[in-house]
Amino acid sequence: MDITSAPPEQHHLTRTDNLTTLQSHILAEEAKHPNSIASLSWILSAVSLSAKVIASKIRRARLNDVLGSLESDNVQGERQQKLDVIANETLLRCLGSRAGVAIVASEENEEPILLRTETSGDRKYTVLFDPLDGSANLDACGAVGTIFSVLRHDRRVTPVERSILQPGTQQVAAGYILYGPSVVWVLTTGFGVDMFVLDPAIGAFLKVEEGIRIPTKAKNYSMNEGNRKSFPEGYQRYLEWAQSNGYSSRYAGAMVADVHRVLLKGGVFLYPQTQKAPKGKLRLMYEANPMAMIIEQAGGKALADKQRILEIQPEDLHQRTSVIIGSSEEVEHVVAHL
Ligand code: P6P
Repeated sequence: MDITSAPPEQHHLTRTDNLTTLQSHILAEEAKHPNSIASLSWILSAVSLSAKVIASKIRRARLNDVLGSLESDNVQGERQQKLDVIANETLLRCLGSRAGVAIVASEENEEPILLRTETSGDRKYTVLFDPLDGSANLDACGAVGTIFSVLRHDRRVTPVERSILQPGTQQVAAGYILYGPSVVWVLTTGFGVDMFVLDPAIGAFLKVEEGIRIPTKAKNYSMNEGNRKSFPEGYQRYLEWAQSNGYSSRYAGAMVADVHRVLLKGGVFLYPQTQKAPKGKLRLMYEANPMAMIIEQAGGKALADKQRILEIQPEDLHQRTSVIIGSSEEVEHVVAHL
């Protein structure tokens, strides 16, 4: 007898016995991608394995004395946290062993890493990531996250490194893992946004929401107001308007935490240009683009000033952009003041 056809009273598994794992979800999603082969599933499962390892390292960071920064700076000129390097190496090792990955690129590495791309044709994808976004929060036990973006590796483009520089509209999948009170994974493969939570008891990500829609409006904004005086005037006008119209402010200092809150509760996350970061602070390829795909897939908007982030043609792997991302009506309120 097919258990799923049995009458409910004969089911003894309760709601909490959620058996929809990330793995089974990915395989179902794989079927939606025409002529894709299993490598996308393997890639996402490699990210899943990495996330579990990173989550466990973060949980025990202070106990194992792996908090704090190293003497080194990354390619962004930012002081590296010990866990930045651990998270980066974890992702590189997990992804590097997957047949479908042609190239990996990380915020922590100046150059992309080519994985034997001259061999068989199954090296279909490029994976870009920020291994530990907001890692400066770690010492204070603040939320941090991993952000990733998957592109098809275009073997016709030479040199190979340039095959990475595709606009965000070309992303095959995008997601983030938020290491907070629980470990939450949000993923899109172009067919809506789904959310999973790590059940540490069984070491599996279980699906808790599917087809997430961002509220069209909500009176809150998220930005580092310490930079207010160096924002372009339009953003200062927006801030005046919001504060005169009963908006509240929330800011975690980690893009993953701030965007996740906006995705679930609505509102807008902004990181405008500043004197210190005249092109904006956030990186296009592995922060803005994946987050923009997720928010758009959930019915929101993601702009750099007035341009759609996903349509920006990248020139450099580590290029930065300003970001206005969130509920459609709230993004429009910002744009109206620019
Ligand atoms: P600030 C973290 O360093 C990060 O890249 C994003 O996660 C976050 O949104 C932003 O920078 C925070 O920047 O200047 O407010 O500390």
